[in-house]
Amino acid sequence: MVLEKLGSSIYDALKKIFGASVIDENVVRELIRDLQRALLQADVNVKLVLDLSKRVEERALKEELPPGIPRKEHVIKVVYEEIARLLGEKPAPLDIKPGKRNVFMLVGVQGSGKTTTAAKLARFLQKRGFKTALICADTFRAGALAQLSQLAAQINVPIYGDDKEKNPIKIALDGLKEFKNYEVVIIDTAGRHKDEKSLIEEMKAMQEAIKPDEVIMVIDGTIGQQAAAQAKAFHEATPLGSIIVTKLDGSARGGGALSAVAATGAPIKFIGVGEKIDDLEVFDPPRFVGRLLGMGDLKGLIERVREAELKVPEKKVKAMLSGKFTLSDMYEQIEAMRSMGPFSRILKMLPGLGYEVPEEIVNVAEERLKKWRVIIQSMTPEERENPQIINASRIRRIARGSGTSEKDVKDLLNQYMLMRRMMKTLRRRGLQMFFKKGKL
Ligand SMILES: Nc1nc2c(ncn2[C@@H]2O[C@H](COP(=O)(O)OP(=O)(O)OP(=O)(O)O)[C@@H](O)[C@H]2O)c(=O)[nH]1
Ligand SMILES: [Mg+2]
Repeated sequence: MVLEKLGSSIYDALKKIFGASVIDENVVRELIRDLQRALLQADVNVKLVLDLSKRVEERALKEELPPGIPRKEHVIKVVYEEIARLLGEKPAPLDIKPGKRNVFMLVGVQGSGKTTTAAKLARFLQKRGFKTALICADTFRAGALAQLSQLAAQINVPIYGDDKEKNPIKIALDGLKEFKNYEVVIIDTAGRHKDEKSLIEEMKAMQEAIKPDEVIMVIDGTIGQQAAAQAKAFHEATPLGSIIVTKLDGSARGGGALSAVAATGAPIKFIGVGEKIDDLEVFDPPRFVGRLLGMGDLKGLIERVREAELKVPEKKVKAMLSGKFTLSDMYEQIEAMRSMGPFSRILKMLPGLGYEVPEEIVNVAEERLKKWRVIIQSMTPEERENPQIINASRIRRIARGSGTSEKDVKDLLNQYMLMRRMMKTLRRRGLQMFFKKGKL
């Protein structure tokens, strides 16, 4: 999927920042060129890209560093924030008032994904405990009612429709009468029309007659930057409560559609990421960008690293990075990690590692950490400092002493080797910033 490609090319650009020994104007310029290339390839509008470049350049070099934050971390944070800004503010969640009926009307051009999205949304709300129903008010498309009925049956949501009635407003009003006691009613409308103008006219008439609580526009994400014009045209005719951008699973132009729609100021609340009924996601730009860049929650990481700051003395960290990494160090690491949360989460939060952490390390479960702790406790100080002296008979003794099996002990020793190797790699990659000043 292209959004992932966008993520990995931005990630490649950021990797250069990690590798740089100093962050100066040249490094930032190069970063910006890489970012521009990545965003333009994802079809983001040129003007938006230039605006972003200007802001990144200014903030990266001129903004005062918060105390204790190295320039590198700051630059990464700036890039993250500016891309999140490009995709829009975090929208308010769907406003569902309890104790009354909430009516949502889906509009959009032919084939944008209205019918599919109506069912996905019904599913989403039903799962959250709302008594939900669907109305098919599409009298243009042959088989529209059958299509929605089939989807509704899959999720066991009641549906109202009338194949013989030609007036969509009447169908919608009749349906609403039928679903008086429901908390959420979702109305699917027609997309097929001679032209967009007459479609917009009809949607306006429907909106005035039905008075839905929110009009939701469904836009096909594969149309790229054209999405902006479409959103604008509908938004001007009937103020849109929100927008759902669909087909972001396969689109080569997903970045274009998302950024273009965000620029119109109409809030994107959900994105469609597949044909199946559960393929609907709440759209949250910061989270989306984090996932896109494979860097997870950067702010959370920085905070947690700070919290763990006192746990490992500077001397030890320096020794570890200079190549000496003993089982005692591993023990301290385990303790520090335990206080920060699961291993995999911490590793995912390290920017630049998200893509490359070996599976074996990510999969280390809490249970194993606990076991390793007692195993290391059962060793002599000598064994902890020089793990290479641990032979078969020592393994047997340690297993007995810690109430574990020999396999567990070997397991730990293997993991130790793996971590030692990783420490070396980290050092090479220039991620020392996280280990500086006794952090982590
Ligand atoms: N891959 C993918 N396909 C989608 C998504 N949403 C909808 N589709 C597909 O897009 C096609 C059109 O979807 P519909 O829901 O029928 O679109 P519509 O807007 O109701 O179309 P009309 O009623 O003719 O105006 C279908 O084949 C859907 O399966 C999505 O998020 N991802
Ligand atoms: Mg339809």
